[in-house]
Amino acid sequence: NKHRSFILWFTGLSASGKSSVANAFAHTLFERGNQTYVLDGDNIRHGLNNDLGFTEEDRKENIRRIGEVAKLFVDSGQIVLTAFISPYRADRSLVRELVEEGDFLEVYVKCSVEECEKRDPKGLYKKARNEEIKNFTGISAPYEEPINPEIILDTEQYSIEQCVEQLTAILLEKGLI
Ligand code: GGZ
Repeated sequence: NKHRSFILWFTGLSASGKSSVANAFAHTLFERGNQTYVLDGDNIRHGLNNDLGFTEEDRKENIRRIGEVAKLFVDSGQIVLTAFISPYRADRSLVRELVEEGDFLEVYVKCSVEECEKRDPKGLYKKARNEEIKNFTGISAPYEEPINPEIILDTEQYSIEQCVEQLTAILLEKGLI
C-alpha cells in the first residue's frame, strides 16, 4: 500500500469539526494501511506550545512551530493531519512554503460562526460573548477564510462521516492514498 507523505492542514473556526474530521479520517487511513499522525490542541497546545496564548503574535508562533513539527513527520514518511484554527492566511502560507510543492493540502472545514456558536460544545462562545475570553476567533478576533483551499468540507451541510467519505474520494482521485 504505497503512498506519499504530506500534510493535510485543517483550518476553521472553533467547533467547526476540524478535530472530529481529522481523527475520524486518521482512523480510515490507518485501516487502509497508511501511516498517519494527528497534531491537535491536545498534543501540542498542552505540551510543546504551552507557553503560548491567543494573541495574534502567539497564534503566529503556534502555527510556525506546528508547521516545523508537521514537516518532521512528513520527512519520517507519515501523512500528517493538523487541526488548528490557524486564522491567518499569511501563517498558513508560511507552512505551505516550508514543505515541497504539493505536500501541503489546505482543508477548509467550513461552518458559519452562527452554527459554531449554536454547537458551542465547551461553552467558549458564550464566554467570548460575555468577554470572559478575549480575542476569541469569530467573535472578537478574525478568521481569514482560505482563498484557494485544495479541499472544502462543509460540516454545516454534511455529517462527519460524509466529510470523511468526501475526503477519501478526493485523495484517491488525486492518487495520494
Ligand atoms: C480561539 C480559543 C481561544 C481563543 C481558547 N480563540 O474549540 P477548542 O477550544 O477546542 O479549539 C479552540 C482552541 C484553538 O487553538 P488553536 O491552537 O487551534 O488556535 S490558533 O490556530 O488560532 O492558534 C478553543 C480554544 O483553543 N481557545 N481560547 N481566544 N480559540
